[in-house]
Amino acid sequence: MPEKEHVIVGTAGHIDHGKSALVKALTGIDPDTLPEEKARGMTIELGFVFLDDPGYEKQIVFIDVPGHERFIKTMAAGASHVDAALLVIAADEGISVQTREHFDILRLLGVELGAVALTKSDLVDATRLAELRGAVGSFVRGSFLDGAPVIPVSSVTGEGLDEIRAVLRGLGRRAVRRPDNGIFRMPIDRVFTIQGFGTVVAGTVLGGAVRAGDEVEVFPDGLRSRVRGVQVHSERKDASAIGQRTALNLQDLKKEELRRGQVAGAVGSLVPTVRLDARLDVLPSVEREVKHRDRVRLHVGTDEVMARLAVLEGQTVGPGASALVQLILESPTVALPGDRFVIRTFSPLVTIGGGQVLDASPERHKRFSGEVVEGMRRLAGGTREAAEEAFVQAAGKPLDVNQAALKLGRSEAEVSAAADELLDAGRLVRVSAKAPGNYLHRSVYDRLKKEAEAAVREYFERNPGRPLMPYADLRAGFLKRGDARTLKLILDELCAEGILTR
Ligand SMILES: Nc1nc2c(ncn2[C@@H]2O[C@H](COP(=O)(O)OP(=O)(O)OP(=O)(O)O)[C@@H](O)[C@H]2O)c(=O)[nH]1
Ligand SMILES: [Mg+2]
Repeated sequence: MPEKEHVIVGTAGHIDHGKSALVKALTGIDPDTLPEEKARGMTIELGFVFLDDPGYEKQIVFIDVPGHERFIKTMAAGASHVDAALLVIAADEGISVQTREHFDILRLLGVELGAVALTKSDLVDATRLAELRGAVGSFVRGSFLDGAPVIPVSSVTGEGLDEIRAVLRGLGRRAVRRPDNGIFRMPIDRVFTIQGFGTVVAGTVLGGAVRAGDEVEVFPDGLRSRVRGVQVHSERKDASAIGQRTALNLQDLKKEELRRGQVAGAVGSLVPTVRLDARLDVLPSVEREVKHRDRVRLHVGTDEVMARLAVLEGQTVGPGASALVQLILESPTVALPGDRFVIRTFSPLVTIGGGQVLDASPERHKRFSGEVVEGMRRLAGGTREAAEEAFVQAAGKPLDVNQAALKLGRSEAEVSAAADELLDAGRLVRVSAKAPGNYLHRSVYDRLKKEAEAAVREYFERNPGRPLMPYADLRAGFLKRGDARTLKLILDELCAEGILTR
């Protein structure tokens, strides 16, 4: 039987508000499995629980997160790729510190669907519930939870559980498939070993598909491995694909080499980076403005890395404001344009903002450069605009549609269609008939052509007696900025135009 499409529901909310108890009441399975979690009565690690619901066309999977403020890093990893959020607020305690922080993180990560559970409803009366409903209404106003169901529920009496199940099914139906660039990518959120089976990494597949026997690379560490087995919902499968919770048994890798935050992906498909260009949105609630050179914790995918913030257009970004920034990382990670991220400061240790990656392998930038900022805006725009910018940035190196798609984090089909349009509009130049998918941007090509013509002219000015310029001299200079195929095309054109003679 084909695997049902997964709907991943992340819990969120303050410590002890009843997140894990609710998941257990809904599924019959305790997401807290570690002895330490049982002993302390709190969640420490992410819990993954499948809801058994044979009549439903999709498969709901819960990712239960810890509420403790020290485990925000774990929460951010768990929430990084959920389809919907279940925000848990204990009816007796109401909106608390990590209710706010988790809610901020969900919004920054771009979660679009969800519901609110008012847990421990058995501990309060109707007046208190009505009061809290009002408070929750204002709390979520203008967010993805505005107008979402708010359901009183008790894991002790069972009140509200059926309603929550029904709401989750509805959310699952509304969840839309993520765009697929067709290239296998799975941020790792769990590493474990199974006796007699070996090392296993698990995560949510964000792109493409993976099959038993495939070779994969673990980024950013460059570890290569063959997939011995694929598991979905604890069952052996031949393959898994986008959107599915997936476990991979990796050959010849030790548990010690693997960690949450790495990404398993198609070999060579991602480029480790220590710089990310991004749009940063600072939360309206932060107490002080975010400054150029601030040191932050960056949560991207399931990874956490330390980074410095280069504000490209000013010195500071105030509460509620957005800015284009470059994050300069202290250790490498991998990401793709379009990926969401969250940043937190050190003291106080709080979430201050987040945003979207625009370029995952940028150059170092000059600050206050109109050109840099314009380029970043184009990368954030439509596919045609972004594709054009990718060709501009590739300068004299002809870029293949496939490489451009990887760089942009968009599908090859989409980028190829954009490149065809750009070619028709005269914005791109096809360098060689032998490589039809390889293009230079027209502006770059025209500049290279002018430079080649000038180089020939200068040669004869400097060497007035000589009848010919050796090709090797021209080529040596040209190759610093362009490639040999481009030079050939340029020379053909200059000869055809009667400017040069061979
Ligand atoms: N009376 C009552 N108690 C509840 C209910 N749900 C949870 N509790 C109790 O609240 C405490 C905390 O519940 P958990 O489910 O562990 O809370 P949590 O939100 O998962 O906590 P962290 O994972 O540490 O963030 C436990 O002692 C539960 O028994 C409920 O509906 N009614
Ligand atoms: Mg818990």
